[in-house]
Amino acid sequence: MEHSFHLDNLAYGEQSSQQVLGACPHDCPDTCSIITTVNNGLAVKVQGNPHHPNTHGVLCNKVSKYTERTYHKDRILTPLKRVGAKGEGLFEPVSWEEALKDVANRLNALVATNPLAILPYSYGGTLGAVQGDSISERIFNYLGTSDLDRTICASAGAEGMTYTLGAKLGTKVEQFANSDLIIIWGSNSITSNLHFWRYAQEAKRKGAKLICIDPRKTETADKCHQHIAILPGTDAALALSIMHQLICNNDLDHDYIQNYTLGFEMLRQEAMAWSPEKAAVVCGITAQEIIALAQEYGTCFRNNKAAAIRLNYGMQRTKGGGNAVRAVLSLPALIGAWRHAAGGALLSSSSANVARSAALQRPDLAKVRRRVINMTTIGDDLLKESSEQWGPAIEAMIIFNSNPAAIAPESGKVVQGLARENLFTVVLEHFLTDTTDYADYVFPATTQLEHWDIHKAYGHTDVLLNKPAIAPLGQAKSNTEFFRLLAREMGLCQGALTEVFTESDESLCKTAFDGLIDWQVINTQGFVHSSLSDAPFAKGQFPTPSGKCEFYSERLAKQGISAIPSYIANYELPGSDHRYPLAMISPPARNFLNTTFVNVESLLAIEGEPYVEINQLDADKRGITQGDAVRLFNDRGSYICRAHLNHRARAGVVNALGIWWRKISLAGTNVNELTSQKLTDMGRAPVFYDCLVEIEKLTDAQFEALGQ
Ligand SMILES: Nc1nc2c(c(=O)[nH]1)N[C@H]1C(S)=C(S)[C@@H](COP(=O)(O)OP(=O)(O)OC[C@H]3O[C@@H](n4cnc5c(=O)[nH]c(N)nc54)[C@H](O)[C@@H]3O)O[C@H]1N2
Ligand SMILES: Nc1nc2c(c(=O)[nH]1)N[C@H]1C(S)=C(S)[C@@H](COP(=O)(O)OP(=O)(O)OC[C@H]3O[C@@H](n4cnc5c(=O)[nH]c(N)nc54)[C@H](O)[C@@H]3O)O[C@H]1N2
Ligand SMILES: [Mo]
Repeated sequence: MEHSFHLDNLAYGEQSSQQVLGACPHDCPDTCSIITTVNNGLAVKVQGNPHHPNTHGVLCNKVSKYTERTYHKDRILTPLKRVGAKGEGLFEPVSWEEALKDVANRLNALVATNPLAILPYSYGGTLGAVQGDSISERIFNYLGTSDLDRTICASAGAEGMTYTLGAKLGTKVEQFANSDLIIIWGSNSITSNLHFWRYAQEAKRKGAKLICIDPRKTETADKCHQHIAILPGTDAALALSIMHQLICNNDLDHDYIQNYTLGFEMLRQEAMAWSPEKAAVVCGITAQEIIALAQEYGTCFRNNKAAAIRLNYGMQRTKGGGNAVRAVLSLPALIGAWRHAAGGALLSSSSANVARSAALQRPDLAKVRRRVINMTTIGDDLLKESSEQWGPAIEAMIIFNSNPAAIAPESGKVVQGLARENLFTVVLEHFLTDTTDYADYVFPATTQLEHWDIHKAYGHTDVLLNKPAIAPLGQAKSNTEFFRLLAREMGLCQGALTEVFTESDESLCKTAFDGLIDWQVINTQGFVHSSLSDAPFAKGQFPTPSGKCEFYSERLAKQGISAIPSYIANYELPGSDHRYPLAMISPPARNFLNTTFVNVESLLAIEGEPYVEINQLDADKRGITQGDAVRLFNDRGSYICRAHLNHRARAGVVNALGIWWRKISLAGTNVNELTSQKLTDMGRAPVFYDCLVEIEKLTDAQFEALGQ
């Protein structure tokens, strides 16, 4: 086997088989170290690496099915050229040479007129530094194409965090095992952060109290001591009201506040406007819940106990998402929780292991300023005509590591844009997704088992190496190999630039963390730890402009955004539109990873059919019973699914879990038919969970008429 590596120190499987060290590529905080067992060139098993502390030898249900996905009968194994109408998904196989030649010619023609008409679109299919945006960005920088603002997931929270703490850093995940109080806030850890959950359980066994704040009674909420079911988008009001109580009870670490924070007096004024009674109305909970929560948090200060908050991205997908994250991240400083290694808060740890993106992506190659297009508003932007202000209409898209037809908001507009006859679309993929249905060319991409990559993490602080375990299937090539070939075909490999556009994957892995990690160590054990200290903010040292935890942010003031964390009501506030009385959230499904894995039979079988969780009261009002086919709708579109009446939905809020493939669903729709392209207060991010809908029951005749 050309690409296999023997590990003498790991005795797994049969003696004749090989174990190859890899990394889970998925968009998940856990970034697990994986071991693939290869027999005669065939990957037969993937397991969690027992030597990697955060993986602890355990993989989630999805990724343990990795070989099922890799060897899936529907893998794309040759380049494909469209033969049907856009959206039909009809293709014929074509050779790599012919396809690349055509793509290179089409792109060169646009480069000659206006390279800004070309838009790369990539996101979280893999989080690898190499198969993500490396050679591709070198090319797009050099050509001066449009640039993608990668906002679809985390940028509101990331900005909120950076304005407050200075970087994406916080409590180390392994430290949660020692916390005395853990508030899991806007995160369904069992679904999306399983390896954190292990630490939380360890703490629970040692006596810690676990509290979950989430509009949905999640699997995680079931296992916490307490669940507070707030209305979506009201987290800042809750956090400010907790502050109100901390101030009234004088549960404040005055010394920490004095030395290591900025703007306390202004924050105090803001918080004093949020009595528990007032916040309770906004948040849809009781004042008593807020008082008790603040008491719990304040008691940790008084008793010198470690209070830790695991907030996650669930809370920042509404209009005030950035401010919500700022408000929640202000809490630990008020009680000096950062003094404890097991206290503080964690949203993202990704600043602890930053790759050398300039070396990978070479922004210095750009001769012109690239127009920036927000991936969240791709629906509107694909439908925009050329204009002096906006520049040329988008005429070509190169899509990889992403499935915009399904994941971007207001997907009715996205597919309308992708269906444009005068748009040239190239997609690199493993499968024929909702997006490839609109492609002119589809190129077969390798999976993580077939290529090199290197990964940082956003839920722990290690860096992981992924070595190819098996040869590429069929004619699949890695993203980087596609772009190396494209650069050559476009005539870009000239003189000194040749090296830039031909760097190998193994070399790119080294470039990514050159001088930052020990290659020898990562090459032999698959991971290295970064040097983030325990209790990084115990003595302040926040990497903000003031060096303090910035309750007050001068940088925000300059942008005309509230300089102190404040509550910003949802765009689509329950009660504001009598036609659409229900707030809808659409958090991840446990057995899918965004739209990845939806087509893996064993996982699809567990998830069943698309469904919406609805409270008994809301169902009764609409004559909806368990298992009914229902239509969720608003001005933007309709989504057909099944009604699940259960305890997980609170009154007034419905939970439509998972991003289903439109074509693996009911009536060719998914939840993003309903979501809007409006943007958050910070970070230009989507507001997936700020969405009002109405629901109606479908009669059997209506359901059948939809072709079901
Ligand atoms: N199994 C699985 N794991 C995943 C993913 C997946 O699709 N499936 N997706 C991955 C990706 S891309 C990401 S970004 C992360 C996401 O990670 P998280 O953001 O932690 O996502 P969830 O685990 O769903 O947790 C979000 C929770 O927030 C709740 N929520 C919704 N609105 C609000 C609100 O306004 N306030 C509060 N307090 N809670 C709210 C939801 O009900 C949900 O339970 O997970 C990653 N991991
Ligand atoms: N309603 C609603 N919408 C959401 C969300 C939500 O909670 N609710 N969550 C949002 C979030 S947090 C995110 S991060 C986005 C996710 O949006 P995306 O990043 O687009 O994630 P996926 O849908 O998983 O699509 C990734 C695609 O990349 C492909 N892929 C994987 N590895 C490779 C590779 O090595 N090469 C190539 N060429 N392709 C590869 C996979 O086959 C898959 O089709 O969705 C967002 N959309
Ligand atoms: Mo995400």
